[in-house]
Order: sequence, then C-alpha cells, then structure tokens
Amino acid sequence: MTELSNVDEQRRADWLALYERMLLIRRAEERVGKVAQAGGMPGGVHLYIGQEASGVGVCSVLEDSDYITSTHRGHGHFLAKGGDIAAMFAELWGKRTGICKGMGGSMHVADVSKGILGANGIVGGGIAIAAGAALGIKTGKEDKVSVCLFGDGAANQGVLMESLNMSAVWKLPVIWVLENNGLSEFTITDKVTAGEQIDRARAVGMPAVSVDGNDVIAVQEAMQEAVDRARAGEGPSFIETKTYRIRGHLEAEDAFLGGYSYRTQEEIDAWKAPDKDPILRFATRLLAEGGASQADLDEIEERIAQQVDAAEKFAEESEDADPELIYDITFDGQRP
Ligand SMILES: Cc1ncc(C[n+]2csc(CCOP(=O)(O)OP(=O)(O)O)c2C)c(N)n1
Repeated sequence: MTELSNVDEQRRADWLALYERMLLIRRAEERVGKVAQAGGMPGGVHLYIGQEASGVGVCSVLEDSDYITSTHRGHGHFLAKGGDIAAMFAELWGKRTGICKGMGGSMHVADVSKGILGANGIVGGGIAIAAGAALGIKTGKEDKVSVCLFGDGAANQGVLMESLNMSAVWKLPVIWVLENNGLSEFTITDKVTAGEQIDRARAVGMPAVSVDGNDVIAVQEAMQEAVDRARAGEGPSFIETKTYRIRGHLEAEDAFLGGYSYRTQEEIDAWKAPDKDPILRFATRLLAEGGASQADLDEIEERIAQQVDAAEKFAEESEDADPELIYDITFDGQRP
C-alpha cells in the first residue's frame, strides 16, 4: 500500500467510526422514544435526535480519562463518550442493572469510569461541575481536560458567567460547548436572549468559535484545537455548535402543550432533510469523499440494530430497581 492509501484508509476508518457512533445514538433514541411514548419508561425523556454530530464530534477527540458534564438531554453525550448502551437502557427502564442502579433515570445517566460526570435535570447544573473538575485537574497537575456540554437555555443561567470568568482567570483546562439548538424547552431562545451568547465568552478574553453543529468534522476540528490548547496549559476555550432538536422537548410534549405549537412542521422537516440532518449529510460525504461503500454503511446499520435489540432485551429482563437503595445513596443508610 502506498503512503497515500494508508492515509485514505485511516480516514475511512475514522470517519466510519464517527458515523457509527452517530447512528448508534439515533437508533438507540428512536427505540427509547418508542417505549417512552407507549408509557413504558418512568420519568421525563428528552431525546438528542438531530444533534448527534455535536456530541460525537466533541467526544471523538477525548480520552476515557477526560471529563464531560452533560444536560437533561444526555443520552447522546453518554453514548458519544463511550458509555454502555445496555447499562444506559437499563437505567432508563428503571432497573437495578442500570448504570446508576436505576436510581437516576434518563436525566441522570453517569459513568465516572468513562469520565461521564453525569447528565443533569437541573438546567445549567453541569456548568460549575465542569469548572470544578477542571480546577481539580489543574491543582492535581493531571493530563486531562474537562468539557462542559450545555444548551442555549442553560447559557442564560448566571452560573455560566461566573464559571467562564474563573476559568479564564485561572486558565483552567476546560472547553465550554454551547449546543445552540435555538430552543429552550417550549420557548424560542432568541425571545429571551440579548445579543449573541458566544460574546459572553469573548468578554472574558477566551478564544471562541461558532461552528456548524450538524457537521461532525467541523465540530471535531474546532474541538481538537481547543483540547490541544487546554492540554498545553493555555486555558479554556468556547465552542458554539449550531444545531437543531428534531424531536419535541420531551417525549410527552403533546400532553404538556395541548395543541399549542412553538414551531412549524415546515421548520422541523427542513432540518430532517438530507442536506441538514447530521447523519444523512455525513453518509453522503462518506460515500463521496471518505472511501466508504453502501455495503459499509449497511453493515453498520445491521450491527447497531443488534446492539439496540440486545440492550432493550437486557433492560426488559432485568430486575426493577430497589427503592430502599435511595436511603443508602442519599442518607448514608439512615432511615427517616
Ligand atoms: C434550574 C432549572 N430551571 C428550569 C428547568 C426547566 N427546564 C427544563 S429544560 C429547560 C430549557 C433548556 O434549554 P436548553 O438548555 O437550551 O436545552 P435543550 O432543551 O434545548 O437541549 C428548562 C427551562 C430546569 N430543569 N432546571
């Protein structure tokens, strides 16, 4: 093989891995959505469908030892960072084999062994955690970075300014990733936001870029630069990934809204089209420039279908979570 074909082969493998991770998130969440809509899952379920390129591009340049903090829409981040699909399904299904023993549910999937410090039902809850993790890395002189994934609704929480400021003052190894899907629950973010959120990072003198969040390679490249900077001791960076949430805010959205709609079907359909959807777009590029064949993509689809089926079976067949465990976790075993 010539040197050039080695490079091409490496790119083909790398790109196929990105594609597979995005498709895993999509197919996993389609299954979760189906079960949740049929009433088979406890608690609120917020899907990441449409935003896969953001989480996958971000996590593709991280090691297991690097940290991420996530949001209430955290399944995609969990899987992108290498979390186990069966343990995640069991958690969502409320089973004791779940990644948090069924105590956390959809909004609290976490796996510290993979650096996943947790999804969070508190909007903006991951922001100070990410800053704290970065401070721990710095004071412990560890070769790690901390990444905070948060939404444009969370960006309006005051804790963001405090954390951006301190991370810049102390040159913390943290990357702030604003996943800007333009929506905050049932509100158009522009209606409750003054100026551009990215300018809040620029105000504290931090490098800040805005990228097409539905282009996994654009996200990966911006992220690689930011991670290199953080590892070199040059401090924090801010990346805005512009994307779109295709599903409702949560799977029970219709029941919440009772006929009210905050966006049009045309808008949603436009983001599902092959030129916008992050997975369809990347499939086209893989076939045209990445050296992949349709057979490669079909094989991935088949592999993922088996993984999703197996994860669902595992979750369904597992024992329900033990409610008594709540006392051990939250009250050190004490009973009221
Ligand atoms: C502290 C707090 N306030 C309000 C809520 C209710 N809430 C849930 S999601 C959400 C909007 C989040 O928007 P964004 O951060 O953009 O994330 P997205 O849902 O778009 O992924 C709100 C206000 C909450 N969970 N926590």
